[in-house]
Amino acid sequence: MPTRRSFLRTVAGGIALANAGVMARRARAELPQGTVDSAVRDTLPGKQPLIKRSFRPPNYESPVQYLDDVITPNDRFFVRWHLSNIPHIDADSWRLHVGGEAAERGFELTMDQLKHDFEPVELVAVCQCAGNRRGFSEPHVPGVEWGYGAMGNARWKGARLKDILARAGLKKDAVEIAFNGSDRAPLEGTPVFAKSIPAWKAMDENTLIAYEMNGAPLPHWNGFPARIVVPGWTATYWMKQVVSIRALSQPLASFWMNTAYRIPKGKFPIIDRFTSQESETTTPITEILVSSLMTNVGDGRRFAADQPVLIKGIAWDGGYGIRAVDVSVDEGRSWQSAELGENHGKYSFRTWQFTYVPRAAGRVSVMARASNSQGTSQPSELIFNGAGYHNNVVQTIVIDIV
Ligand SMILES: Nc1nc2c(c(=O)[nH]1)N[C@H]1C(S)=C(S)[C@@H](COP(=O)(O)O)O[C@H]1N2
Ligand SMILES: [Mo]
Repeated sequence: MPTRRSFLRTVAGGIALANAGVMARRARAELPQGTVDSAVRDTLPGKQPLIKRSFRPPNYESPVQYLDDVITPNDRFFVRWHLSNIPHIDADSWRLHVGGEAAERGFELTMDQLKHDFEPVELVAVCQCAGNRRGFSEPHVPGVEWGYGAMGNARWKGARLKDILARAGLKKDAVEIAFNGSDRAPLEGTPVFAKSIPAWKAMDENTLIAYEMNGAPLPHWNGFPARIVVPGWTATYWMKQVVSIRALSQPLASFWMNTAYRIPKGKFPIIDRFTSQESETTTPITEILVSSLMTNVGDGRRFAADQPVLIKGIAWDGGYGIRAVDVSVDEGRSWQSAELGENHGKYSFRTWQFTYVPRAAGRVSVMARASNSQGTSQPSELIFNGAGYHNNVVQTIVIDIV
């Protein structure tokens, strides 16, 4: 199974595989061949090596080992763009335009005003692409064939969007707040990347216009000089290089709202709804589903019998808060509680660890399953959808006890 092996070599890098026969026989999530072939490490300026999924536009994910720390450093943070003309922005000449038909008044902000006229707020939040793990969909679906690393967790600092909207004066009929970035398609006719969120989500005190990430200016690739941060919601709304904010009295009509980033209604355990954009059958993707990832151990790792094996990982959700992580070492027949690490806030990764002592040689499936304060946990079967969104199926890794 060269496919599986080369995937492991590149993605799980550094993990010693005994041989191809090590792999479990039962059906397991695999990335398609095209993904495997393109899964090379590559270094964008200012970044550590990331796993390249595409170059134009740049789509690079973090190797799983980078997610072993609760905060993902800026130079290890994944990169996702839809359009390939990404300008280098000069913070001094950058302006943020605020207005729209559902605002009493429009105005412009410089970076200096954004930083000093509004109270700065800091919070830790997971930025996760809606299509994270899409590459594991069965059957395979079109789109960037992400593995596990189209996500990261950072401390964001910025102004509250609600404070900026207060200066603009929201009219009663404001239904959505729309954002535009600065990136453009090389071909005319490709829709610009425009997104909106419900007015109530824009007024949430945690929704920010961030100008710092982990105590530093945002990296160019992650939206310098400012981006929208919508804690708890998938990253499609986290507009990078934001240049305009508009209050709308009608739902935003844009390819990126009306066609892309939608999920079938009623299939997922979602609480936050985006009703102004709902159709008969589909609804925009909103909050992140509860999930977990093992970060220090990968498929094919070997451990000695009677020695403790430490399994470490992270868990996160859409901001309800992780309640527990359970681990199974017997194909899901029984589950034991992992120990949760420090709480960095309800939108953050939560680290966890679990130690177990294998008593006999053989192959062991290790599974981790998080649940949140709503009592929602991860499904054991993929909730299939044509765009491969929201893949939070319980992760299984196979290790060998020798
Ligand atoms: N301007 C702009 N903002 C954007 C996008 C984009 O293509 N252009 N992609 C969005 C999507 S789908 C994701 S997953 C995140 C990725 O954020 P990152 O590159 O900082 O990891 O940015 C969001 N903001
Ligand atoms: Mo995304």
